[in-house]
Amino acid sequence: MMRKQLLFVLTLVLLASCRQTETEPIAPVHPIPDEKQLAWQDLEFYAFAHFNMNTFTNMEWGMGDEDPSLFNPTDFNPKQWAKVCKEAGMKGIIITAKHHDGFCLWPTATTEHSVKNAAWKDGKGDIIKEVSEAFRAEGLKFGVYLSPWDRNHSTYGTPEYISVFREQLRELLTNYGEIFEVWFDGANGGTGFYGGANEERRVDKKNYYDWPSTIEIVRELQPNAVIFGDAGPDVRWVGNEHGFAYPTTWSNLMRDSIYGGMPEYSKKYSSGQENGTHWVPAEADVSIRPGWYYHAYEDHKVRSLPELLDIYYNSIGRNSSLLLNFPVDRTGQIHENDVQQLMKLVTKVKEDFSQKVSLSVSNLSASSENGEHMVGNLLQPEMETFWNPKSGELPATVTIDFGEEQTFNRFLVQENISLGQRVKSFELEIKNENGQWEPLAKETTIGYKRILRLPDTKTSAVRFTVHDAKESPVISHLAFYNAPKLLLPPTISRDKNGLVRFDLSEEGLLSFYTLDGSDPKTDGLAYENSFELIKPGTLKAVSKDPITGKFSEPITITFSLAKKKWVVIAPEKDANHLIDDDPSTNYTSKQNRASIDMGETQEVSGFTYYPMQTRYMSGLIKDFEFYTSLDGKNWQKAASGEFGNIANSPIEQQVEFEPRTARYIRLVAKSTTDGQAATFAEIGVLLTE
Ligand code: FUL
Repeated sequence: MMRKQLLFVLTLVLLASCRQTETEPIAPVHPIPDEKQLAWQDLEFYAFAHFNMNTFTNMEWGMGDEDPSLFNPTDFNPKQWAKVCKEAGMKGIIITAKHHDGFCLWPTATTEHSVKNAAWKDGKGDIIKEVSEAFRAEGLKFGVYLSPWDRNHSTYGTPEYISVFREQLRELLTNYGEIFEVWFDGANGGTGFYGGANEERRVDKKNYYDWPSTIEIVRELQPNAVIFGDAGPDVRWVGNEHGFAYPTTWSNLMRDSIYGGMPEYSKKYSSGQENGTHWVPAEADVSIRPGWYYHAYEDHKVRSLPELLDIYYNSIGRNSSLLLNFPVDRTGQIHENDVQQLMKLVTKVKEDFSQKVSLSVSNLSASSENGEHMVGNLLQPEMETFWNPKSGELPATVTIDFGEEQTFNRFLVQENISLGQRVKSFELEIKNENGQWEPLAKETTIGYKRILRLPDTKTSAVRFTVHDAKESPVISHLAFYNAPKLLLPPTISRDKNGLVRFDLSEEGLLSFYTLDGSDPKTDGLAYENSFELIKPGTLKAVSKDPITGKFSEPITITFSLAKKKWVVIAPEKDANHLIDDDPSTNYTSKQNRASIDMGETQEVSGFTYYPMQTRYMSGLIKDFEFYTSLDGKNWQKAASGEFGNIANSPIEQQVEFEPRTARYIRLVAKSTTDGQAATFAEIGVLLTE
């Protein structure tokens, strides 16, 4: 009897303790990703290659009447592409198998407008085959972009074309192994060659393509591939081409009310929709240069490291993947300038996440835990292990007690999206010296991954609070990092009045400069405020991280005379842009000339011409004459010649001549690269020392 009673009591105790650790099942919050979408989400970072007919015609959107023989890379080497992507940690590539001009990079049976009729390899080549093989050999994934719009095909706009398009899709999805993503562009319909008709063909973007049947083909032939389009169905456009997702980014979308190329897409759907009916996560597509296709004139315009870092944090750090485009050049390789910038990005991202604040389970406590979904799970990056508070508890908090003061400036947090995206708002607070909680950041969505770039923050404890969520949050990971400062030389500008300004790559950096050519690290003056520099001179500067004592590379800038007293003679509209020392603004002269009164006589020994820097340039001066004058009436020719490579390389041009005394200068455009009225970003003069 006694034994029975004991057993009964023991059972009760056991049951009670079980109840404490009992795990309540967590119902998913729909919509949720399917298997292929989950696998895709893990890729995070992969390449886009725009390489096709436009590469050889210097276009962004070819008309479709291009001669196929023009496609002729001189040193096509997809192994180089694959090696670059692999080294950068990118997981695969999507190539423009056919862009809007209709040229097919594989020997399709559907049209003559393909590599079959290219000069390249005497029409025997197959770009898709070679690229897919090169990527697979490196263990990387391969995807295809197939433009629904075809400005070459005579049947575009009729039902017949839909069969052609689907046949092309079938070929691509059948003959080149596993495809991870199929990319359908929203740009659709308009003017084109259309087999010689040369007309405008508009299509009903919503119904013309009968998308459901096309999607079926992908499902049948490549069941593991995700399909990208404005409306998904699997992955959606982020709504811009800058590579930025929005601070609030939902992977949910009311997919059925959207179609590819919908005019209001960017405005309405870029952030996704909290109450979206389907799981359609964002992909941020952006080119490493201004253009998607290669143009030699953009060789000096590859995105800077700060720009690329913004792209990284604003895409991957905001619940989006990053599809970074390389405009493969005419040799058939990724240009060395692009490779260099990519590697700078990758190195810096690695560095940013190399100093992790070390945490153990004992550092963490939560407002509550749902059984086995304990707070300690947050330390493991795997999605399957996560922290989940008791159902219905909101706000729910995790306190991270570092034990001692720690410094961090990055916060990374992830939801277990296999149970749906839940968090609507969260906050970080830090413990101040008086032991009180102080706000650090208040944000909205998390999703697959959210990274916050924060100011350098020193504290002994942090509180992470989910204020609002669709259902109880399932947070799979969080971590703090202390990223070293981005140590670049200052960006230096000088205005018309000669005021020199430094912009630093990060807050908290110092910078030093010299004006006599000596080393700014040792002899430099500390830059505190903008200062005047009227005379021509050479400025050398460095930045310094006061915490590590490290210096950036130096930067050297040669300034010509400041334009404080300059006035444009016979000005046309926006003439001030010619002499505002801001190369991003332009002046167009219908007279094809610019004349300037410098306000006083100078010993002039040359001039500079800064051509227009905007994406679509016109009126760059090719053949020029340069004149000087003492009175503004009698002009002497000082130089004439040609800016030979300006169309391909529109950087600042410098011309020296026999020194002469002058108060007035005049640059005359004898011809421009495109026959349009001459344009000028800036004019400057070189003075005799
Ligand atoms: C756009 C296209 O029109 C561009 O040419 C480029 O291919 C970009 C990725 O998508 O809609």
